[in-house]
Amino acid sequence: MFLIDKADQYGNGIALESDGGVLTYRQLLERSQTLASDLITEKNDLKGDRIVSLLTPSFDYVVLQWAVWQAGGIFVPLPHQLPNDDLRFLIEDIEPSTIIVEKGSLDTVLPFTGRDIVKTMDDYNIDSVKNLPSINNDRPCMLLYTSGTTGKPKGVVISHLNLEAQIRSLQEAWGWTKQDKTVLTLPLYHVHGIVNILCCALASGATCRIHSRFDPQAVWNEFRKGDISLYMAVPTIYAKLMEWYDDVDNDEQLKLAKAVSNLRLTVSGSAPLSTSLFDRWYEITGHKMLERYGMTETGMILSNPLDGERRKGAVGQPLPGVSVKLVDEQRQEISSGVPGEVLVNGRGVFSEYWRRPDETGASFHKGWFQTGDLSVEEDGFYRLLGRLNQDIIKTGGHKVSALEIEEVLREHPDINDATVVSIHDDVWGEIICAAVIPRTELLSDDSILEWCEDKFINHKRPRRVLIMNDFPRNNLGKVIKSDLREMFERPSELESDDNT
Ligand code: MCA
Ligand code: AMP
Repeated sequence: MFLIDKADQYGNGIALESDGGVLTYRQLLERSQTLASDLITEKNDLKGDRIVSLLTPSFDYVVLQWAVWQAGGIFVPLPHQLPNDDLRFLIEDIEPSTIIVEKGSLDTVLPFTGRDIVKTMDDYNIDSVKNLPSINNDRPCMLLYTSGTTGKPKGVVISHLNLEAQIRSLQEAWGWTKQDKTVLTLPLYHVHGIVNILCCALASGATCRIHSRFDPQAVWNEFRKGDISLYMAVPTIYAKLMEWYDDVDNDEQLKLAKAVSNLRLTVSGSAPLSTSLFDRWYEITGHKMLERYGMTETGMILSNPLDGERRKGAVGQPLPGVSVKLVDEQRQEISSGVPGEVLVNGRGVFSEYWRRPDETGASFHKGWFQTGDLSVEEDGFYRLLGRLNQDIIKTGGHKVSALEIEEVLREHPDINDATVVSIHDDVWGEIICAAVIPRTELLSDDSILEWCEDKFINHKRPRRVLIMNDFPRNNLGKVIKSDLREMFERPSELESDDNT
């Protein structure tokens, strides 16, 4: 196993840091090996059993991840604050053998599963290491859930080989070394936080400082300490960092700007980086943000270069080990300057959606994964133009399915029908908006928004609601989402339409 073998070489180097202390590579290995021994108990190998983690980013999270891998299991990280219905759906889909929760959170999962499979890290206490199984590279190591075009999320199966290829590609492209130190402020249930930040740091002998959640002031404080060399985040986070910066006095601004200018690299991805954010970051820090593009199913695909021109509004060139082509609707490769769908091939690309052979089959064309993203290549630089499917929303860097939100809204006893669209927002990228047809005149925007608080995880929650007699429709009765989007974009129209 690539990461674990590498860690052996880094011995007393510091792997992880947090406010609670440090963990060396040796300690990380020892702790994860003893936990792996406990996880396999009387078996010799977990043989692909799914171990769900509901842990927040922490040393325990990483120890568990490495333990599951060494025990031959599949690590399934989920957000710890999932609403009940989402958690129930996922647990049924995953069929885990064990679910690890934070101390004090046992009650969150118990309604959906047997007590015997829910554990906290304190339940493990073996202090000797057994013989751990030898794991073939083509075995799955992770299941990451991503919103699909058809509604419910689906699990992306990532093998050890995929993970290794994704890490090696980024190590080479972005020049990771053991002198690097990064600060992780993203959740650890997405590729961005797990692979690009945590795994790349640990595969390189670098140090990853872990924050359990993003807090702009805490990030600026890290930059001020002067030992962070690279930082990666989604555009929303950079927008929030700059909002914080704008609110402090001139003296403080000078210090913050100087602190960031000492970093060797700042990277943005997971959602489009607007040219205004790119310019403002450059103005403040002197850094041309390196923008890159990727997907849960593929890892990183395209990236602006570490050395050489970083083009504003573009996502650069194919990363090492990744092949990219743009195709038209007939799946014919197209030439430079013509927009087409991005297709990807390479050792980092996943092989299947968990227990969804039809969706897996439909997502590949002759071995190439079809991303659903549109792009154009202009003198060697790829620029993204949007998505083929308008029902996929990216908000705060999270991918969300409009159809999934619509289905939940239709469960509201006073809602007859619901349609979900998104509108542009400078901070969140896109904001989720819901139009609903009520069953009763008593239904109000506020009551819907309040109902949504329990039904959706924060990033899936509609932020604007419009109550309507009917949606704009074409001759066939199909909802015209672009018209609805315009209504949300123009609040004055929104008020005049809110007439039920
Ligand atoms: C939260 N709020 C929102 C949203 N989320 N408002 C509008 N739209 C949203 N999406 C509101 C909350 O209700 C709250 O409002 C206030 O904002 C702060 O909420 P909080 O949860 O505290 O926000 P946060 O902690 O600041 O979170 C923002 C965040 C987070 C840090 C940007 O969303 C995040 O970590 N995003 C990154 C996701 C990620 O890792 N994506 C990578 C996917 P009030 O104050 O009124 O209560 S992997 C991927 O895409 C591929 C592989 C790739 O290319 O990387
Ligand atoms: P996810 O399924 O959460 O992995 O999200 C992957 C999607 O995020 C891609 O298909 C793109 O639509 C989007 N994405 C990732 N990086 C970028 C970027 N730099 N610019 C625009 N969109 C991006």
